[in-house]
Amino acid sequence: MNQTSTAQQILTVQQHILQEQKRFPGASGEFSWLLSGITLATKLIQAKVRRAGLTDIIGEQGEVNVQGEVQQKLDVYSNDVLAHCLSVRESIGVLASEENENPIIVHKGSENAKYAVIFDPLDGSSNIDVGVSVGTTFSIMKRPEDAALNDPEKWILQPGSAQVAAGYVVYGSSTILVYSVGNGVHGFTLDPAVGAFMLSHPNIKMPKQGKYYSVNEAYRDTFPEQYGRYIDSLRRGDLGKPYASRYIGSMVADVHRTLLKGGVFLYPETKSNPDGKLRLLYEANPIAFLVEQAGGQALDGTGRILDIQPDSVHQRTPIILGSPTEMEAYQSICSQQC
Ligand code: P6P
Repeated sequence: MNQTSTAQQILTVQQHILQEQKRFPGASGEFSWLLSGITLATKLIQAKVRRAGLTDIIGEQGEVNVQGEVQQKLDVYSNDVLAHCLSVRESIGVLASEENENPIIVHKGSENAKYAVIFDPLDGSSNIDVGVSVGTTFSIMKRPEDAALNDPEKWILQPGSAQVAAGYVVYGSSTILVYSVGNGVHGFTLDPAVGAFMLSHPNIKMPKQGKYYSVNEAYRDTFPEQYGRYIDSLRRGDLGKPYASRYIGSMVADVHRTLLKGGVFLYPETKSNPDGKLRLLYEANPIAFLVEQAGGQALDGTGRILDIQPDSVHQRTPIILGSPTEMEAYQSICSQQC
């Protein structure tokens, strides 16, 4: 293989971010420095996830988080690592995490602090003890002009369409970082031998149609009616062949498959979660940003996820996201039902 093709082949996420950085006028490397905080933290997290069964890190921390969920030890570790790696980036003024009740102000008063990072440090953590894929999600917002440095909620309570970047890391059979700065979606696989995320999925585009639907059917009887009709139409083969069901119960893993293979993922409102289960700011918004950048759609059942004006940091939302064909079929059913 000649030198040029080898050089073209090997592109790390740092090199890619620097290239993408050029899209941000005046961003003097601070954006790539910010994103390197995320890549460093997720490398440290993946090292623990890979060894969860071997060290005394598995199992419950015992504390209950703001969501009322028993914190797994890896949740706590992941949250601390992300907070540490990001808080030393001068360009970040606010951090908001699924694990913390309130947003954290970092670099009080620094004029350089212009970004807020909102994250779920370890989504799907209840699956850790049984070896199922888990993930980290992140969303990056720019401080609104009228947001005071000491008003962190104003930095983050913006519609998802205001995100300047978003992504996730899925800790599965391999560790894959998927991110977008609004110029397409790109995936990087961690090469554990060198400790670098290498470009493996350039410019991800969702297939126009897939063959899987992904939902927890145990709650089907309490979904709003249009979802039952929609699932029946997929199973019946109204879109061509009858669909198969794939549900891992770890959002990042289910979304990653849907992004690459097409199809539809949905977590509607249910009796026990009347506003939906997934959180808007650090789960629905980042994945909706990626899904739209990859040519798909992400709705809260009737409207675009990215148009929702958030009221609170931990608010939840119903979500249905997928390929053009499946989303068009849903909206057609919904036009008669919703
Ligand atoms: P259920 C994991 O706890 C999570 O927050 C998401 O990762 C996942 O999609 C969802 O909950 C699974 O919820 O009710 O199907 O177990």
